[in-house]
This record gives sequence, structure tokens and C-alpha cells, in this order.
Amino acid sequence: MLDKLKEGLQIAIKKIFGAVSIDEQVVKEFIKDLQRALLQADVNVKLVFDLTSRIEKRALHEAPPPGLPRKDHIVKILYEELSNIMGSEGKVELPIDRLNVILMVGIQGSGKTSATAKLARFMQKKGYKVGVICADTFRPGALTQLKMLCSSIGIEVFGDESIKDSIKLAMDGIEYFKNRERNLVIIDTAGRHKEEKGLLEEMKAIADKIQPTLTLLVVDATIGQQCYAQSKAFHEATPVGGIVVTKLDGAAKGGGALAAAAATGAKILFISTGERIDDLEAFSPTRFVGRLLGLGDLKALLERAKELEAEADEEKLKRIASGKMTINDLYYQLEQVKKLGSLRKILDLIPGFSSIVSNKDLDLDEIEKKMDRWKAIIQSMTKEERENPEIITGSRVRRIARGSGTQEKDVKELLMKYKQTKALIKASKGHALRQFMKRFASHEFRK
Ligand SMILES: Nc1nc2c(ncn2[C@@H]2O[C@H](COP(=O)(O)OP(=O)(O)OP(=O)(O)O)[C@@H](O)[C@H]2O)c(=O)[nH]1
Ligand SMILES: [Mg+2]
Repeated sequence: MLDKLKEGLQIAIKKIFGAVSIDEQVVKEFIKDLQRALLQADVNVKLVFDLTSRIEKRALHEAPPPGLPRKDHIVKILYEELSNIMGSEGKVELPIDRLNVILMVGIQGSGKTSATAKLARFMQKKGYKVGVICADTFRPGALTQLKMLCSSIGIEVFGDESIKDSIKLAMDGIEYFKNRERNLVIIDTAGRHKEEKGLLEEMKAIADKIQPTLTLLVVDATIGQQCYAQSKAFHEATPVGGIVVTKLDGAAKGGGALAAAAATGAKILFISTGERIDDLEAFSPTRFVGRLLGLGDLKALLERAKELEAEADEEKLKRIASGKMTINDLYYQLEQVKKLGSLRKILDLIPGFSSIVSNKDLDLDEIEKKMDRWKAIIQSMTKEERENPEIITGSRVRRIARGSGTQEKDVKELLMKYKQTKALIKASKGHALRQFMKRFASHEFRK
């Protein structure tokens, strides 16, 4: 599956690992290799350039945690950014103590009927009691096709070729299975063409009437980045709970199809990778990208990176607590707080905090804006200035303010705060800060 893309990405990675040292030249070449591989897989041009410019920036400017080779760090960046464009992790969790209804929709020939049978199989293996409904009144032989596929897995299909009303078929089918102790029914519908407004409306009418637990949109990977327009049209007609991307086996444009589907904001929940009934798998962006990049080595690399990052955090904390805080450390702190989410959310989590400080005393939006300004200011400092802020006077203050699009008084304020914080931490021997950071860093605050 996606062999071409896999090959292209792995060539790029091999070059990074083969380089004597990582310099701008090597990174630029790596970026070119990535672009070539992604464009060949029909990933949208803008998406490719946005993605690779992010990777380039991070590869050139982001320092790896101490101990992690630069090469490994770049592969890790590639892994993170690629996973990101494949969307976020999704899961199908349906309660077993009631009747769940999954509605399959998609244009003609996208693979709905096959996906219906495959999904029935997938959920059957998970222990669900599944029934399948044929609500396709359009395609000749639709019921026979579905029955044939499902008979091999012992799943009953409800259908009636004399009924020409798909909504009635769906309703009758649900009623039928309700009386037969099923907890999941999957409804196969007729192919719809995205340009035909009437058909999108019909789908909406079915969805409105039967109120499915989940609507799954089936898209064909061989159309590549066109998946975007198609998924978007459907998603706008009726909220799509998830996407099934089919025919990924041998689809040269599969990478583009996945990225495009994810770009609509609907989650990709399943991928279909062949014509056999068992060729359906739950989709996980991180696992998928891991496989693309060759998971074996990657897993070890990611674990090592995580350990080193944790170590580095601990080291930084020690240094800050001992009063040897640099501007770099301050920047790191700002980043950490940002990573945790919005300040308002974090402060809400601190027991008793809201009763001590009312929201009007504390303009959190203003503080967040200030934090962003501070980050910009620090980014405009030279390495020397960050390590040795005492040298920042007169003309340097002016230069930094200009470079960061802030005012001189903002730069001065930052320097003042830095001095105060440093003195405060030194005075308390770092005790207060350590407690505070430990609590912030612990997982209970992360979500
Ligand atoms: N190679 C491959 N073929 C697939 C896959 N999924 C579906 N197909 C094939 O694609 C063709 C169309 O699949 P169907 O499931 O009938 O598509 P449909 O969306 O139900 O089509 P209509 O009901 O006419 O709208 C069939 O020949 C399937 O065997 C897949 O993942 N891989
Ligand atoms: Mg069909």
C-alpha cells in the first residue's frame, strides 16, 4: 500500500542518515525530496508547501533535546508533521446495550457496498451483533450483491426489491432488526453523484429521518486530492461522523486522498486496502505514518526522544531552581505554558483559584497576548543576548523592539520581569517554582 510514497519518504530519510553532518544544504535537499514524494502521491500543492516549510523551519531552528542526534530529531519532526496532516485520532465506540445505526453514504462506485460488508465483519469480530440493510433502490442487483458479500460471514441482510422508497426501506429494516436482538445495523445506500444536488438532498432526508448514530462517508482513494471537494460537499450537506477511504491498495494517489479527506475536518475512521472481506482497518494517523516511515526503527527513536526530553526538562528545572535562569529558560517556560492550552483553562483547573482571583482582576486574554509578545521579543534576540541579557541596552533594545514588532517599553518590561523572577526564585531557593512546575507538568493538567 502506498509503496511509491513510502519509497520516496524512505529515500529522503536515508539521505539524512547518510549525511556526514546536518547543515542547511542537507536540510534543503531533504525538503526537496519530501516535496517530490508528496506531490507524486497527489498531495495538494499548498498543503505540501505549508507542511515542508514547517518541517524546514523546525529542522533548522529547533534544538534537539541534549543527547538526541540531530538526524533523529529531524525524522521525529517529519513523523509529527506528517501525522498531523493525516488528521486526528478517531475511534468508533458504540454502546452495546442499544441499537446503533451506521449510515453509509458516498458517490457511485466509491465502495459503499463493499465497505458495508467489511465493516459488518470488522464489528462482528469486535463482538457486535450486526444486521445489514440494503436501502439502495437505484442500482440493479444491489441487494443480491450485498447478500452475497454478507453470506460468507453469516450476517443477515434486510432488503425488499419491491419497495422503491429508500427511507421506508431503512425504517423497515431498523424495525426488523430491533426485534432480533441486534445492537448494530449498517445501512448501505445508493450511489450519489456529488454534483447532483437532488441526491445530496435525498441523503440528508434519510439522515434526518433515521437519525443515525454515525454517518460514514465512503471515498475512493484513486481520485487523490479530489477527495477534498467531495468530502466537503457531503460534510456540508449532513455532518459526516467519519470517513472511510477505500481502494488504498495500489492507489498511487492514496497519500493525497488521505491528506485531502483529513483537511475537511472530518476524521478518517477506516481505510480499505483490498477486495477481501477482511481488508478493512481502523485508521490511526500516527500508526499509519509510522508504517510509512518504517516503524521498526522509528518506535525506538521516538521513545529515546521522549526520555531525553523528560531528562532535559528536569535539567532545566534544576538550573532554573538554582537561580541560574537564562532568557532561553524563560522562553522555554512560556512555551511550556502555551503547550498546556489556554491560560484560562489551566487556571480553572487549580482548586480554589477562581475564588481568589476573579476574572475581572485578571485579564487573561491580555496576559496571553503579552506572552506572545514576549516570545516574539526573545526570538529577536541574538544567542549572546539571551545568555547574557545584561548587555541589552540602548540601541539593542531598539533593534529588538523593531525586529519583534513591539515597542521599546515592552522589551524593557520583559527584561525587568526576567530580573525579578530570577531574584525571586533565587530567594526561595527554587522551592516554590519546583512545586508549581511539577504540578503543571503532571498529566492531570494536560487535558
Ligand atoms: N482493490 C480494491 N477494490 C475495491 C475496494 N473497495 C471496493 N472495491 C471495488 O470497487 C468496486 C465498487 O465497489 P462497490 O462497493 O460496489 O461500490 P458502491 O459505492 O457500492 O457502488 P454503487 O452502489 O454503484 O454506488 C467493486 O468492484 C469493488 O470490488 C478496495 O479497497 N480495494
Ligand atoms: Mg453499492
